[in-house]
Amino acid sequence: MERTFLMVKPDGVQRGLIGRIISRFEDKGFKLVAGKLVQISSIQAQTHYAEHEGKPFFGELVDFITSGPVFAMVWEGDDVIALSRLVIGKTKVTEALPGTIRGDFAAHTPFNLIHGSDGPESAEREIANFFEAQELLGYSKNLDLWI
Ligand code: RTP
Ligand code: MG
Repeated sequence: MERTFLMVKPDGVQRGLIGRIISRFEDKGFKLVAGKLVQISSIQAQTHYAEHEGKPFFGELVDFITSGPVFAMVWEGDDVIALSRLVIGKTKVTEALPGTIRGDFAAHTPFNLIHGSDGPESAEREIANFFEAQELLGYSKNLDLWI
């Protein structure tokens, strides 16, 4: 079973989109195994986006991601890394298709609402940057019990 790190960025938190963003992943059938609202430090942001260090937009990106709380999450499911990036949509708002989170809600490229890990190694590294092992909760969905 695969896990990914997803994070509603400060624009998504402040626009009141946490609930609707979470719904997209619940609707897809993935399982939420950790989540918290967190104000990240500049160091933590630089670690998270280390692959972009040196790029012209790096400073702006770190400022943006530390400008307010983010909602950090870990989700579990088959192929959750690749599938959640499809649910999220393309990085540039001019390329993000309707039906995706960015396509439906984002209007300016750096402010594209949500981050999703781009592979198994980044997922592992990003989860460790935000969560202690004991914060990840395994459980079964016993739907017959409740409905
Ligand atoms: P993310 O890492 O946040 O999930 O986004 P991504 O994989 O779709 O895009 P990536 O290439 O990793 O870029 C990380 C974030 O940096 C901002 N960005 N700004 N001004 C620009 O040209 C530019 N390019 C990227 C975006 O917030 C992007 O999500
Ligand atoms: Mg990325």
